[in-house]
Amino acid sequence: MTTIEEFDKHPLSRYVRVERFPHIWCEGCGNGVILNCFVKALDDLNMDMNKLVVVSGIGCIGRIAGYIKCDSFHTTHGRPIALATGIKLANPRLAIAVISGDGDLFAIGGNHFIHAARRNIDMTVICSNNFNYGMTGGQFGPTTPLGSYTTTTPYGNIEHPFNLVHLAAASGAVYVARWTALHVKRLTASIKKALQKKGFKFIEVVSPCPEIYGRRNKLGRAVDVMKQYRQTSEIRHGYDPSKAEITQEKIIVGEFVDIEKPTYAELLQKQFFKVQKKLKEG
Ligand SMILES: Cc1ncc(C[n+]2csc(CCOP(=O)(O)OP(=O)(O)O)c2C)c(N)n1
Ligand code: SF4
Ligand SMILES: [Mg+2]
Repeated sequence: MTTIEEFDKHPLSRYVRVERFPHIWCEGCGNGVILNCFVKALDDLNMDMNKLVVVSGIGCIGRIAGYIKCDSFHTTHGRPIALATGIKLANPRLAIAVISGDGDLFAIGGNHFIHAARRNIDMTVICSNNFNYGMTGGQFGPTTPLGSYTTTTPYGNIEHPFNLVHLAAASGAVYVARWTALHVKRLTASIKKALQKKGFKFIEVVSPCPEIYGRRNKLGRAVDVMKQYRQTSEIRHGYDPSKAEITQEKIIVGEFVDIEKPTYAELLQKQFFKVQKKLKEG
């Protein structure tokens, strides 16, 4: 087993709580890739770790908040965006990243997602989309593909899944991108861009869950899923997100939305001064 001293020698170890390792993720899980890309982005940006807050909900990916060495919160299931909103409004100078799962962000937490995007709350939301509730044994969720097998859909899922990039764009996100866990460099670049941009940014990461979802759907080992990503993914920047449904044959990836608009904190500050002036005028 790798010792803490060996972990400590890793060039990115200053961003990670190495004393928490070994992590809980299964071999081949995409969550490790997301952690790696995230800390690489921090390193490239020379991020001041005192000005970054990472928030996650509950689920396998939710453990990531505990692994990143900054003020971080592993909050209740479905509530990371609500908590992150409070942090941002209390201290607008902080950069906020919410990293959580498809179940956490889009089932129990779905309402928080659409309203934070609509309000343009300044935060970067990264979703590890593994198409199921990995942590609790592989139940189906809002992104499980039609016909897929999970513990709660043993005869195949009959619910239509969300197209997350379409949902984010329609809800008002200023930056929307999708990558798979294979697109390490592009995902890192996207995280860097999102962390530097103002407003509600959303990055979906299609991520292998070989132990639970993959096993039930006979997808093979993580390396087989990565091969499938290579064969089926197509980079289409600027593509209409409403048409970027994920299918077995094709995963459209890329940057779909990149726009500017005032954030909630900016509008709130303006409103504050406007109200103060009105009150003074009587
Ligand atoms: C209020 C509440 N309801 C249900 C649960 C059980 N629970 C824990 S994790 C989870 C789903 C996690 O799925 P996802 O967000 O996709 O993360 P993954 O494990 O797949 O990374 C659920 C339903 C909980 N912890 N709290
Ligand atoms: S159950 Fe799936 S998502 Fe959870 S750690 Fe294992 S491979 Fe990753
Ligand atoms: Mg999941």
